[in-house]
Amino acid sequence: MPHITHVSAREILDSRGRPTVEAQVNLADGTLSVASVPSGASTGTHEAHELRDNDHRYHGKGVLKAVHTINTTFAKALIGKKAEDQAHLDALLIDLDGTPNKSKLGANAILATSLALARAAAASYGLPLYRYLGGTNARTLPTPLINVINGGAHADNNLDIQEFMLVPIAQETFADKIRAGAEIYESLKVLLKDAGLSTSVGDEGGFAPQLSSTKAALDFLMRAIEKAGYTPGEDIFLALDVAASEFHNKGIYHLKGEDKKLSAHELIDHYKDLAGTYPLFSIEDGLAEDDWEGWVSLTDALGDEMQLVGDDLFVTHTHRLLKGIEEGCANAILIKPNQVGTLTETLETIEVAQKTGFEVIISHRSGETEDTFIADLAVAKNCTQIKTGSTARTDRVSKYNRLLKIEQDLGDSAESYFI
Ligand code: 2PG
Ligand code: MG
Repeated sequence: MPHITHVSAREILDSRGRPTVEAQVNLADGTLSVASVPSGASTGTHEAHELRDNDHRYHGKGVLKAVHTINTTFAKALIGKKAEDQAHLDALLIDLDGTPNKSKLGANAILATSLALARAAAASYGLPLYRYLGGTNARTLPTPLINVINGGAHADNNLDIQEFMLVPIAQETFADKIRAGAEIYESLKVLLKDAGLSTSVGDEGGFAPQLSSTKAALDFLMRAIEKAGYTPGEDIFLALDVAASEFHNKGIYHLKGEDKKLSAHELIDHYKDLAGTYPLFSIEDGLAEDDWEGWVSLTDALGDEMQLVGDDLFVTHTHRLLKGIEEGCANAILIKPNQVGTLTETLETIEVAQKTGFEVIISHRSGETEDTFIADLAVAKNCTQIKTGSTARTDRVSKYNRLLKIEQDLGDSAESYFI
């Protein structure tokens, strides 16, 4: 493998128009690769630190400090080394930072560099990224969780729940799953328009209508599925990301849109009611990030019948996942590379989850770039699901389009995941 000759970075914009980091790695054989990092809105308290400049530029959100670190400190440490030594190089970057949550140099600087290294190594070997990361066994196309109604921190409406997702299950190929999602998205648009509701979209490309309750949103989804010619509960299931940490305070869950203040147990009863009424396949962050006790009750109550996903709860950290497994919290994990800050740590967490029988859902962030790394990552690790927004807006669709291409490249060896 030819050595690294150049490492640099630049400030670019994400899908919300806020700055983010793009890193570049060059190798002696002429390989040039770039990778950029996304940014969350409903960010978990225990995530690795995203370094911002906090000065007069971009309302404090500039990332020139992170860019400078890559151009100087990281370049010095990495030039001359081999990009394929991923674990070693990631450890080097972690050591240079020296803090437990990457707060000195920033997880955004570290992750952009880490991902660009992997991409450079793959390109130098002439391999697609999923093949380089996953080897010969990388062949599973994940089921997409398609977020068609946005609420919570991702929209300016009254919906307390952040994401209302379609889960296409019966279709045999990824292409057919995406087609189902796109057709239902179009039908939903017509239904919302006919009801006099807004069809403008939220941060992840789903519609953001002024609806008063979770049930009102779910009813629209049921009708949209049928209008597009599919059967809810047979062809298409539903999933929610409640993002409950956003409305939790001292044991009380305050659903402002519905004007309800609930305990964890009352909220669990609310989920039981929803599960009895709608074909709910999955609930993410049903309770807050540190409500471990509540999570045990939630898992006891619903863990046998549906997928319960920890996002803010686990923040892609192995030690939080292991605590959850030990205590009986959740049965699935959301994987966001920027919650932990290096590719190596992300891969470790995926492997621990898979070994213990947890479902793994690879995820975007609400502030995204055109980078499609997570699509390759999902196939590389044969992950069962991916969550990357609606079937509109290029920052979301770019990941689905990459998966369509991978499915075609894999040909007969492609496997679609059946739930
Ligand atoms: C989530 C994510 C992605 P954010 O909560 O799962 O949908 O949102 O990036 O704002 O944390
Ligand atoms: Mg979430």
